[in-house]
Amino acid sequence: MKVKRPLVIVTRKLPEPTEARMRELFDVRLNESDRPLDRTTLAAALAEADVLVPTVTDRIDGSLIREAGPRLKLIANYGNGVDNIDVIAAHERGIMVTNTPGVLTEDTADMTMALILAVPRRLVEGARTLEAGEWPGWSPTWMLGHRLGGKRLGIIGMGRIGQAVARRARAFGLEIHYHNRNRVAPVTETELEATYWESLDQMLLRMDIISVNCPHTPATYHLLSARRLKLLSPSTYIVNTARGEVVDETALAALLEQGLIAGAGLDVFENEPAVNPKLLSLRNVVLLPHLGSATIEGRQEMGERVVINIKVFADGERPPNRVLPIDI
Ligand code: 8YV
Repeated sequence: MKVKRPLVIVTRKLPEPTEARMRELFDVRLNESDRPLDRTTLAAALAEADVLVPTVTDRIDGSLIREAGPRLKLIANYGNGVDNIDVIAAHERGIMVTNTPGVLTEDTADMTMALILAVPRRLVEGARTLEAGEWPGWSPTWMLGHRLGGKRLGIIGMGRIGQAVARRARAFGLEIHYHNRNRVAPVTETELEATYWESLDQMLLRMDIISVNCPHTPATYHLLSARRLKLLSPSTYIVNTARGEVVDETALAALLEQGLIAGAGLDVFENEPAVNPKLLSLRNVVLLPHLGSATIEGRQEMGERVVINIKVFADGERPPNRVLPIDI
């Protein structure tokens, strides 16, 4: 179905080049204030628009989708993860969903590697001590962390981002292990010298560092449950740049506090922007405010993806980044 100049409603402020291009191509309603839309305003947008451009901060659930207006034909998510959207309900209503894969892979993998370095090497703890004027001076035994080289990294989710993390981690001398829904191609395993673990439990029992890189879906909600987190050895570190919901945050905070997990580097949380208060009080954690894809380049490329998806849709063709219920 061709739509000459679709009414596109964008829920948050996007990078300037994206907004400029949208103004050229579409009848666009932008959010200059960048204040997240409340549910009523979101419902009004869904009732009116041809295309909605939400972000991770908008919960587009089944009841909102079922109330959507007859014109709504595309939800073009500004982001890779689509756990903020009920994709099945959208498809039932004949509404297409697209996302922005690929363009944030390397940035997210960089941030994952930064946390893999920061936690065992006590980067933030050291910087805080210095800033607080509490540095007692160099000592052979003070503020010691752990070496990365030779340690076992267990990657949960060996998609694009997981593989990009593996490539970086190998350069730091880490041994690559992974658990994934499906085993990756032999050529990829060989390139990454990666060991596949069909059993997540078995992998958890043996790793020095765990990196969460899988999407949040009904199947991965609390994949790292209290029971599974207890399988980790007290010397294991855990890093999550995927989605907070994959890890039971309450259980993680308790185990970190009890010294049953060595430390954690978290860029994502179960109830963003809220963070479990216990985590905030711990010394052995590095907490970041969901910065995985936060580069100027990445955010502009995400915008370009969104524009392409909408333009192709408006031209009556199939947008390149369609998300299907079977992907969930
Ligand atoms: C995005 C992300 O910035 O793309 C994702 O899945 O987690 C983020 O890095 C966010 O989703 C924007 O909507």
